[in-house]
Amino acid sequence: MRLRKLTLREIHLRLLSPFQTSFGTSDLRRILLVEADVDGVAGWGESTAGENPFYSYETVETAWLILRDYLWPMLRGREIVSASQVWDLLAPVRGHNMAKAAIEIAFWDAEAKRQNVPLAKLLGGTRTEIPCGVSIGIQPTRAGLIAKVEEALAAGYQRIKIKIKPGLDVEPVRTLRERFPGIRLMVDANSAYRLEDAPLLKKLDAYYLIMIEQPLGWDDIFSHAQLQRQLETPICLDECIHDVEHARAAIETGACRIINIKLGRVGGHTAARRIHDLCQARSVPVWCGGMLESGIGRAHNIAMSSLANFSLPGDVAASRRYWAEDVIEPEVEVSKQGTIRIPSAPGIGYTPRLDRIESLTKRREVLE
Ligand code: OSB
Ligand code: MG
Repeated sequence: MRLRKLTLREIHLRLLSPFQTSFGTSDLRRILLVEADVDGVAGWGESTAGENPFYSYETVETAWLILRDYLWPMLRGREIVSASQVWDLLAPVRGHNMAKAAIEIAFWDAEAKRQNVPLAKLLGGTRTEIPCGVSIGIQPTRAGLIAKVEEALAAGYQRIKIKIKPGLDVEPVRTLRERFPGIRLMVDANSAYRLEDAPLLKKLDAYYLIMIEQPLGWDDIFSHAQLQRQLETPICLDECIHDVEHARAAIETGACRIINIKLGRVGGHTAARRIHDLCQARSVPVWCGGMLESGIGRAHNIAMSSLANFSLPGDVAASRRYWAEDVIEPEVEVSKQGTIRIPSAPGIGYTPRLDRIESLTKRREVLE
């Protein structure tokens, strides 16, 4: 198969409510969508690069530039037997995984459509439905936090994750544990702490969290290994894991006991699957992280989550938690049991709504 044309679009989508983390607040999402024309079949991808370089160094602007000036010329017109080759073809570009993922996952969608199979099946997924959790942003009040958790539990979600930051950590966790003693609860610090904060983080051990996600530096596996030795609560790494060798280093050094896999952060389905397979072989469970994606990125997350070792609930929630209206049809729905069914239609299994995508497009570039 050959890449004939590549359309980059930046759409703007407003979140139903602003999402606050330790590194900032997201409200109006700028989302880079990729439409790859592979011998006449349209494959869709989404870059999870943010508006700002605060979660990772990539942004919509850097991803656009790398896609247009480097990745497109590398792949244009090239004979490609399988989407599983694309990641290695892009190796000359160092880093920029979110830019790479956008085009790599579009190839996977196109290949699945050409073979008339669901993407989950092409990836080797075995699950027919996936367990879902929610990620709740930092809330200004206790009452607001409790209301958000109640709403998510009523909708059926299987685990609750709350964002924490210095000053809003032990207290909100204690509040939730008193109110909801039996729920599966975890926290995500997005690198807001330092190793010297170990005594404070140790206080969280009292609340039997299923994990604490990325407490320390975004690129600092070593300090996490030192911290994990002092904590009973398992550490889960997100920001630190950019490829399979980081995953290996984190597991070997004891820096974490769980890994969050995000397609954008690791560079697409092939890289994600390698990390998944390594973790499976080492008995380290994984789950699918979220980046406030539109339906296109969400559909890819669902397909990836069908792999066997995605055994913990992911941050893969229903479209309606994020958007008044999504860009795919049907929208992503979560059952009362807190699961999403893997779609059976070919490719990502949800149809991009072209009219809606066009009307949300603020910038477009067609490469051919
Ligand atoms: O760290 O998991 C994170 C959103 C933006 C950037 C980083 C993260 C998140 C989330 C949201 O937690 C997950 C979701 O998409 O619901
Ligand atoms: Mg995280």
